[in-house]
Amino acid sequence: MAVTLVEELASVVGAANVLDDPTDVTGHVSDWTGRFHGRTRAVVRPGDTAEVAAVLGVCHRHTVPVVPQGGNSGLVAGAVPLAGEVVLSLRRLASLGPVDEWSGQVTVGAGVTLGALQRHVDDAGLAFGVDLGARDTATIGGMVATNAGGMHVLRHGAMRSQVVGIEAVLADGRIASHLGGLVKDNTGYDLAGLLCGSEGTLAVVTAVRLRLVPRQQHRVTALIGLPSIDAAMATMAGLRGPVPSLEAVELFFDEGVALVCDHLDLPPPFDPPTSTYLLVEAASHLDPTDELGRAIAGLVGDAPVAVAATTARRAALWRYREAHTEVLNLVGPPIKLDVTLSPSAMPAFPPEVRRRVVAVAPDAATYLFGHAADGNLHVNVVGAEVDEAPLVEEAVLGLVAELGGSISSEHGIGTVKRRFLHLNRSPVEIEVFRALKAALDPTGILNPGVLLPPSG
Ligand code: 2HG
Ligand code: ZN
Repeated sequence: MAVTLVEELASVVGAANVLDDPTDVTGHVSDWTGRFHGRTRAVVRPGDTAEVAAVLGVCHRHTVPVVPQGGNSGLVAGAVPLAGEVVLSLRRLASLGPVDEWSGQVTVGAGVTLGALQRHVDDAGLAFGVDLGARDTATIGGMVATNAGGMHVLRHGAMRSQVVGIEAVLADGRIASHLGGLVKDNTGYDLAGLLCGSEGTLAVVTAVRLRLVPRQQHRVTALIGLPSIDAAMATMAGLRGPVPSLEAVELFFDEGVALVCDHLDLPPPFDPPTSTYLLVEAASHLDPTDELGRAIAGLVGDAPVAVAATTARRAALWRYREAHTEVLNLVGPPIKLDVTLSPSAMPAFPPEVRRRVVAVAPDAATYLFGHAADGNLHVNVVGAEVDEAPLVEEAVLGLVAELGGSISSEHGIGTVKRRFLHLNRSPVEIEVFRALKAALDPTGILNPGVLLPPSG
């Protein structure tokens, strides 16, 4: 009797680690927002790199498409099996290597959550340079695959800047490993850099060597109420030089704050409310409160400011910003478009994007928030009809391209934005992308619906 694919996969990872019952795969076939729903023949959960290699060997032999998946917290449908692909869940690759205090590095498995990594390195007096709201769900492998950013990019860079070594399995099951972590290592192509942001289309990341940063003893957070986005961007720019300990500058607006306060039953941060908010954080081995306070006072005059230095009070200020995503999902699911603009293009963007969204989706509301220092705005559109979604995407991303911005700042291209890649990438660049894909994944089994535009 012929062996089925599920049986063959079970012979590699054990029957308990191949899920094919519809109730067992639910959490793996839809995205976090609930906007994208797929289906799968099986979710396979290898326990180590050798098993990942064997699973891919099987899928390659049978030309079975595979969607690699970490915490499934992505926002561009890059890890959802929309066309019935096998889901390769990396969550069991959760090993945390010892922290190497001499190099300030650690090697971890792709399935480790950001939160687990943060707790692990904290015990050794170090920290990880990337932080984001989905820390207890997002996995390091997924964050590498999407080159995730978060709120500390202005100080430490995005994921690509943290990765000093990588281990990955190629589409045919061969393992490419370079985990030595040598800081100076000019021995050819930067495969780790290439795989950061490749969204599971070139190889499956199984482990990474990460650089760590000093854990700062003192941390202070301030929420500033401002009259306009121009004032917010000027304040951001004014803080960068005089406050070298600056770690985050987050931007959001009154309508988002009102929604958060409404749903979470929080008091408004200021009375009367302001139109624009900047949440800034500084962290240093010396208490940065005075340095930050002086710089803010010199820039914003008598604008309302709330300062917090204790963990609880800082968390209360962060809640106004971090809760945007969960609260918008209660109203949504939103159309999520994560974009970058040059700082000078930021002030013109909010009124124009609202105008263009309403022109194609009259009942929709547009919420904006993001990371001011990176020019990174999260455009969330709620209330659009299903058939208006493609028009909203075209309107928003078209405007971003007109303004010289990027259609993906930190979430990736996924399936949502692949038809827009040409807005940022020339035909020659896309040819190079296709050549890389063909070289590393000749049968096209790795995340086939993601990143590259549909050909033809
Ligand atoms: C954030 O900065 C995340 O909070 C999520 O990147 C953004 O929900 C979003 O659109
Ligand atoms: Zn973000």
